[in-house]
Amino acid sequence: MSDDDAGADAPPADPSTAEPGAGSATEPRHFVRMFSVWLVLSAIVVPLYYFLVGPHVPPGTMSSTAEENQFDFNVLMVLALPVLLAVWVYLGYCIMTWRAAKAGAADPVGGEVARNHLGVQTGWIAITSVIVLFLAGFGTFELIANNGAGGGEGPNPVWTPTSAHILPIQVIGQQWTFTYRYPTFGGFESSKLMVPVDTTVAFHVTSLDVIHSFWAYQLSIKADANPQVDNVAYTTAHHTGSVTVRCSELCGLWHGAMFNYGQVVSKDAFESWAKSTEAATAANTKLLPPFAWTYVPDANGAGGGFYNNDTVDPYSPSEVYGAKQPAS
Ligand SMILES: [Cu+2]
Repeated sequence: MSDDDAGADAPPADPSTAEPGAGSATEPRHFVRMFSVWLVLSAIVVPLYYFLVGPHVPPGTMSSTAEENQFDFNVLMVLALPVLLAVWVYLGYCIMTWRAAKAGAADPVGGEVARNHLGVQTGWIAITSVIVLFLAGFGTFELIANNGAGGGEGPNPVWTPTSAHILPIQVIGQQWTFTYRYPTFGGFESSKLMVPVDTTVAFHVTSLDVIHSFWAYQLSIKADANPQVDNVAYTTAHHTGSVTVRCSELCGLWHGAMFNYGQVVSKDAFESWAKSTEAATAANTKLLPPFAWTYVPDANGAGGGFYNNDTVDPYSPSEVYGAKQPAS
């Protein structure tokens, strides 16, 4: 669009009423002014954001998926900030230049003129289309290139890591906790998530009861935990530290209390933890249902892993749904 036609005070139709209060010769180049302010502000704000705020944007950089997600969020913000600034600059300029209270100012002109402005219309459609289509392509690329970007890919992942060594960790959601089984260490089960650093991990997420969602915040993993489904998500932790796991699917009365903690540790520390826990829990592991990608709980717990608390005999024949519970 030309420099002086973006201001709302250049109606094309009737010259006698077109520019009340000001001749076109004295009218400042509104578009150039707004554009300049916007350009300078964007040139300052966008780099400030990217370099000062960007590295602190959640979910941080503990894992490959966290790093990638943080980068994606920052790309979104870098594209969104200039749009936000354009709206603010335009609003601010309008208020300062065309507000009715301003003495001697031209009467506000808009409506028809602004609505029919070809440059504004095509510019708006073109710019927003380019941004949205670019983000659709970018988002798709990021999903494919990053093996699902930390999201669950279902039981048959299409985008798999190329790593030769992938550690499987099974995540079992149940009202109202998560437990973890390590199939390559005898299938023992732990209430704590332990993850070795610099190792590609395949989380196999499932549920024993209702729908849950496994959200390991610092690892930037979020995968639905559905009964009878083995939902696979990948990541590689790059730093050691603690991980908070929360359920992010409303799953009943104590959903809000359904969280626990994990740890990313060195490979050696993980190896020794896994082996010692496997040995220490061997007697318990025998009582668990054999390792499987999904489980079908039954009333007695025998067929598939209904994890009773200490007061109930998990193999009590009287513990069936609707039957009298054993006296404690
Ligand atoms: Cu839940």
